[in-house]
Amino acid sequence: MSKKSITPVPEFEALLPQEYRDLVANGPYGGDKSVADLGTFKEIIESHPHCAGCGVALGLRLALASLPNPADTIVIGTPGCSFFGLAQTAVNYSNTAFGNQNAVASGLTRMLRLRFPDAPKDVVVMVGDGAVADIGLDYTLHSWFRGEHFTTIMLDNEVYANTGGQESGMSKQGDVLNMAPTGKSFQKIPIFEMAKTAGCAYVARVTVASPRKLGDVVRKAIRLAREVGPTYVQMFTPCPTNLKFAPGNTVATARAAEKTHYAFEEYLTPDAQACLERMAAAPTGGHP
Ligand SMILES: Cc1ncc(C[n+]2csc(CCOP(=O)(O)OP(=O)(O)O)c2C)c(N)n1
Ligand code: SF4
Ligand SMILES: [Mg+2]
Repeated sequence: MSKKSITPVPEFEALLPQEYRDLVANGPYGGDKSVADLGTFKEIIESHPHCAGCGVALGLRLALASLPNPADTIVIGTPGCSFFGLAQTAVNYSNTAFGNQNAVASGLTRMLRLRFPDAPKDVVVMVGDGAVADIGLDYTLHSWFRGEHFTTIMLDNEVYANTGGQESGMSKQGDVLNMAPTGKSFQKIPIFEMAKTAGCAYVARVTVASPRKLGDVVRKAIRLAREVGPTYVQMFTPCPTNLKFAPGNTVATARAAEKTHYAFEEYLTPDAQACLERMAAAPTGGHP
């Protein structure tokens, strides 16, 4: 990993904003920063326009602090609350038409692997539950069936938050939302289980109440996607505005969910397990 790609030539350095120079000098590029180091480096996301106490903003912050190779990462987003923050982060970012994220990520991943066969370039989808489980479900599943080498992260707030509170396939049965006044009539779609049968090499379920665990699974998922195949991280990022709890209770809400429907779970294929063992022995890896 190198920060060469973001380091300005000396002639330009003085012309660049202080923010950019700070990022080159003190950001996570070229180092090995993680959630445990938060507060000691200039982050990829430093401010955001999300509501106070937004679980999605917290999930993004933790995930972005965990990228194993931020200088060579492209994040793919789609409409939803997550793209408010993502559009102003210091990482390569591309937005897509709603639900198309895994189709776009497939093309980009293939192109990057052809163009840079010896240098890992990470493609990471970071989108909402509606984007994965509802409107982009077909593209998501087919990218997994095809064995595409990128990571899909669902920021699950169990609602279409950005459009005012419609029920999502990931809302819980019985949830009453602004635009689901009689309560959701069916259970959360079992995307977590579907990811396993659809061919993901690594699948993890985590919440923002367990930041180090979250960072660990994001990092693992991205490195395994490079080497083995598709990976999926489903994180609970509760939305105070639509789920109607106090903004100071986001972490408590996520922690409570860990005892009900959001217990930590990790699944690895035998190939992924073997790869993790190889990586532990030789921590820097390239494409297979
Ligand atoms: C094809 C298409 N359909 C619908 C929309 C409107 N739309 C934008 S965001 C969104 C809901 C997003 O929900 P989710 O993916 O759960 O993200 P959240 O806002 O909850 O973070 C919808 C329906 C759109 N932009 N494009
Ligand atoms: S509506 Fe919910 S998910 Fe969207 S920015 Fe506000 S708190 Fe976050
Ligand atoms: Mg949502």
